[in-house]
Amino acid sequence: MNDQSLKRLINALLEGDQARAIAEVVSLPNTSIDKEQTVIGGIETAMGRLDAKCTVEQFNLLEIMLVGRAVMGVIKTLYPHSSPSATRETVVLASLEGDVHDLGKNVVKTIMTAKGYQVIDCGKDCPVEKLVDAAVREKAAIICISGLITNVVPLVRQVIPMARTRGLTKVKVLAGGAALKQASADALNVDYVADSVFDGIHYLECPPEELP
Ligand code: B12
Repeated sequence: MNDQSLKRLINALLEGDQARAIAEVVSLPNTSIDKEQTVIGGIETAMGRLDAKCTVEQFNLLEIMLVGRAVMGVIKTLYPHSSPSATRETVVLASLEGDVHDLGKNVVKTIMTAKGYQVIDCGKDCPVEKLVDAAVREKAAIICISGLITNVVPLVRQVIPMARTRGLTKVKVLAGGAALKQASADALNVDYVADSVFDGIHYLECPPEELP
C-alpha cells in the first residue's frame, strides 16, 4: 500500500466512512506484508489520532462507533475467512474486568482465526476467573489479554498464578493493546507483551526460547 492510499484510508476511517475505507483496500495485493501495513500503518494510526476525542473526562461515542464499524469492515475485507477449520492451537482471548474496549480484541480474534488458531472469545469486561475457567475447559495452549486501560494491570498479573493453580502448567500468556504494550513482560507477569497482533503470532510461531 503506497503512502497516498494509506493517507486516504486513514481519512476514510477517521470520517467513519466504511464504504470508502473498504474501497481503499479491496484492490490491495493479497500479500501479508500489505495487510500488516494496512493494520499497523492505517488502522492503528487512525485510532491513535482519536486519542484526543477519548479522554478520562469525555468521549464522543457516536463518532468512535462509526470509526470502529469502518475498522471492522476493513479487517473483514482483508481477512475474510473468519472460521476456517482450525489447524493451530486453541486460544482464549478477552479484555479484562473494567475494560470495555474491544476493537483491538476483535481485530486479534479475526486475524488469529484467519491464521488457523481456534479462538474462544470471552468478551470484554471479563473477570480473570472466567478467562481461566474457559482456558481450562477448552484445554487452551494460549491465553491472550487485550488491555487498553492501565487499571487492568493488577488483573493481568493474576492470570499466570491462577492458571498454574488450575493445572495449566504450560499455557502461554500474551498481552497486547495500547495500555499493556508499554509495560514489560516481567511487570505484567506474562510470557510476552506483543506490539501488534502480528508480533504476537510471530512469537507463537518462533518462541525465542526455542531458537538455536
Ligand atoms: C476507541 C476508544 C474507545 C471506545 C472503545 C470502543 C470499542 N468498542 O473498543 C470507547 C469510546 C467506548 C472508549 C471508552 C473509554 N476510553 Co478509550 N480509547 C479508544 C481509542 C481512541 C482507540 C482504541 C482502539 O480501538 N484502537 C484500535 C485497535 C485496533 O488497536 P489496539 O487495541 O491497540 O489493538 C492492536 C494491537 O495493540 C494489538 N493487540 C491488542 N490487544 C492485543 C492482545 C494480544 C494478546 C495481542 C497479541 C495483540 C493485541 O492488535 C491490534 C492490531 O494490531 C484509545 C486511544 C489509543 N491510542 O488507543 C482510547 C483510550 C484507550 N481510551 C481511554 C480512556 C481513558 C477511555 C475511558 C475511560 C474514557 C471515559 N471518558 O470514560 C473509557 C473507558 C471505559 C472502560 N471502563 O473501559 C484512554 C486510556 C488511558 C489509560 N492508559 O488508561 C485512551 C488511551 C485514550 C487517551 N486519550 O488516553 N474508548
